[in-house]
Amino acid sequence: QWTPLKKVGIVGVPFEKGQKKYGVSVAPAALRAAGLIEELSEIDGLDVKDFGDIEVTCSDSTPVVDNMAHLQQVSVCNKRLSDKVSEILKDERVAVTIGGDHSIGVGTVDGHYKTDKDMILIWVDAHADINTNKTSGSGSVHGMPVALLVKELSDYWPYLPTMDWQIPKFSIKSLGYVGLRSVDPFERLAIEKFNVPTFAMEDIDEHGIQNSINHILQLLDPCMNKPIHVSFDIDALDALEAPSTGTPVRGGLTLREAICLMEIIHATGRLRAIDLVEINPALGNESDRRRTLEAGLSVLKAGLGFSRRGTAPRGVLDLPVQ
Ligand code: HAR
Ligand code: MN
Ligand code: MN
Repeated sequence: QWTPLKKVGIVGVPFEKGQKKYGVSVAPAALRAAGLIEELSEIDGLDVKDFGDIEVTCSDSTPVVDNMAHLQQVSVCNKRLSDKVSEILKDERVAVTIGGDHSIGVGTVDGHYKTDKDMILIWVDAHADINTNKTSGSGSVHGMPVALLVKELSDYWPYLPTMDWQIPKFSIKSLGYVGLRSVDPFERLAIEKFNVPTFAMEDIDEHGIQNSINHILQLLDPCMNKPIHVSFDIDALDALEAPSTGTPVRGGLTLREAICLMEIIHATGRLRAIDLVEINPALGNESDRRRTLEAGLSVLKAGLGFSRRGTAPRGVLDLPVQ
């Protein structure tokens, strides 16, 4: 009884303080320049509205929480993003957020959860992003968004100044992972402790991408009636497919597998939000950059109804005659 929404809202988040390298903040502009809006608008019947970029600048004066870089900037940016994602969803559009580093997943999921408490979250990533400030080796918040979001981990955090707007209510029981291959020891402990459905690369090798994603959807939502949020870190793709990213890991998803995954989720008719994060156009050469941007566009298009089979013109029954 579900059919895909035919309306999409795009928001860019030129934010990179959740990690240490320059350049992720350029991705929204680079994707727009690569034809993001035009290509999505070419999908049959899709109404695409560009909501512009989130304002990311703010002061960074609060004393830092131990091992948590730029917390205040992360917080302020994510609060604005959360409100914007809610606004897009209330307009009955699929919320497509273009990052930015993956710390912005805090805002997108918060905004989605505020609007629909039933949502399930598929985290497509080489990494699990479920470190706390105690377990993180880097102190970069892009490795922590899942741990900030889920209520089951709220007791593992200290008080976080400036983050009072974000009360973690989302349940880890509504989370699943695809594509993992670089998981820190305490991240793995969290996954096992809470039994998070996880299709790491070796599971995808064993079962194939179609069975893997179908299995995750079945585990998270057996009645098949919950809205779906896909948080897609471009480094889920193999480093050969998407080289321009800050923490590439070899041995990842092919672009074909990622397209297949997004097509299956699109076909449920329940995809309500997509994040596309960690594209860093400043890394690599021109060919790396092009390939990475194209891969990102292909992932989005597959999630929004583009068919590799092609689409015949609407309402037209025959070829034009001479
Ligand atoms: N797990 C490591 C950390 O916490 C690396 C994670 C950062 N890379 C990402 N996240 N792109 O998906 O720092
Ligand atoms: Mn990530
Ligand atoms: Mn990652």
